[in-house]
Amino acid sequence: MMTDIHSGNIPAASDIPETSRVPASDGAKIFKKTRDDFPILKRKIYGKPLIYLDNAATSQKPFSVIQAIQTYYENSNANIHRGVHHLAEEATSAYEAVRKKTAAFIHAKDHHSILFTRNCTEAINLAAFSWGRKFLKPGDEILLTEMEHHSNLIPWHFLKNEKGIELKFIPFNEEGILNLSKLPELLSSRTKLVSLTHISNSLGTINPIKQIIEAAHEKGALVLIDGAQSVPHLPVDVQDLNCDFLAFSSHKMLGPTGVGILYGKLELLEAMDPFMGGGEMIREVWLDHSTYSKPPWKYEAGTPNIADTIGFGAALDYLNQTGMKEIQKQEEELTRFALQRFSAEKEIKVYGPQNFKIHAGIISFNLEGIHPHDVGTILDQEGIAIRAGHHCTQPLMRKLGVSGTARASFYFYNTKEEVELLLQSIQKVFQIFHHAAAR
Ligand code: C6P
Repeated sequence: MMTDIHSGNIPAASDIPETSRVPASDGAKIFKKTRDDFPILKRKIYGKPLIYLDNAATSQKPFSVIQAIQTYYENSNANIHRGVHHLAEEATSAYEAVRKKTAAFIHAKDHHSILFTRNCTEAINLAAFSWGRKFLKPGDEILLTEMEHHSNLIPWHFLKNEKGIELKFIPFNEEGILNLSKLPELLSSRTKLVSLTHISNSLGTINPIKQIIEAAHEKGALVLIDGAQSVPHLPVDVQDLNCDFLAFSSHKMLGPTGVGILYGKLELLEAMDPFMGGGEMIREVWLDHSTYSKPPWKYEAGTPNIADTIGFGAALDYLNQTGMKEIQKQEEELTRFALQRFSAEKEIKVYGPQNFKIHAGIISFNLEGIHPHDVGTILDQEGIAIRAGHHCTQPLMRKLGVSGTARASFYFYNTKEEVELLLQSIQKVFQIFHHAAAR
């Protein structure tokens, strides 16, 4: 049975002696410059410096992104693709420049392959709706994994109900690693699409997607990669991977909320039907029928999120200047350190692979007998932001046999000192609960 903080008799965090704060090391100094770029990292929460470890939910934003949005509204605000006036042209070229920047960021051959949506969820729904509704027939199969986020499950549930397709799942083992020995029996000529996450948001597992893409293509199936947790953290090259679709979100990679990206191979985007109808996506319209524009505009009905897309462009600039390889290296080192430190604590159960080479900067854990929400609440009192719950992966949690986990997720601006402080504060959680149990 887990103890619930809301059931009473539990001392406040202030009743427990203060843990000493760890002095900043050289590593932290090197990253001070980076941290200075993020105004929110200077905040105090309950009088303590914010330690933001909820980057898998959304990342923080540098000045340059915040400024790009403000500058756009102050100088260039206009609707795009329709006006003939100066501002409309300026806004259109700024918006379309981000499409080119996005294509370059993921090494897409053609910027017409980049569709802007509201978020990663909408990007996956777009692929399911526009490709799946047109091309799937009863009896066709889609192969997913047991570790998918709800965003990469529910759109396929819709198609299962509507089109009579079947869903199959690659299982994962006790370490949270996909069991690829099952692939030969799961993949067949009936498999039309394999849709899977590159990095699990609940386990941190980095999946061997290149190998899976090759196996799927051998059977004639397409592959959609959910890159929500990978594109922000490591270099992704769609041509090298040869994936057919890639979905991700701006807000997890320094950009604003309200912008998602679907990359698709151009021949697929040309063959698929539109997702939504309305202004901007048409060629000609009569009262009773219409013809459509070319991709990407065919998929971008109505006025898009212009300002935030331009903000996303500034985020891409920031990531390019920092270097995705550098970001990957920094996070790998932080994860190696965190996994080592966490595994030394016997009362902490850490989920996901032990090997930091296949474990991204997402540490999902439970403290024996303590509800993850209580862990999150007490850490919050220490100024530490983590996420607690099922992380939109209920089937995965069911398989782990838990209702949820506590989850600390890193970005390149996090430091080893912050990981140490997290561990010290976890000790405080134990003290609070052991104190309560003893009373
Ligand atoms: N995961 C998390 O805290 P949106 O919300 O559309 O930007 O991203 C959806 C999504 C899709 N796939 C994966 C693997 C994800 O992790 C997410 C978002 C957040 O883990 C919010 S639930």
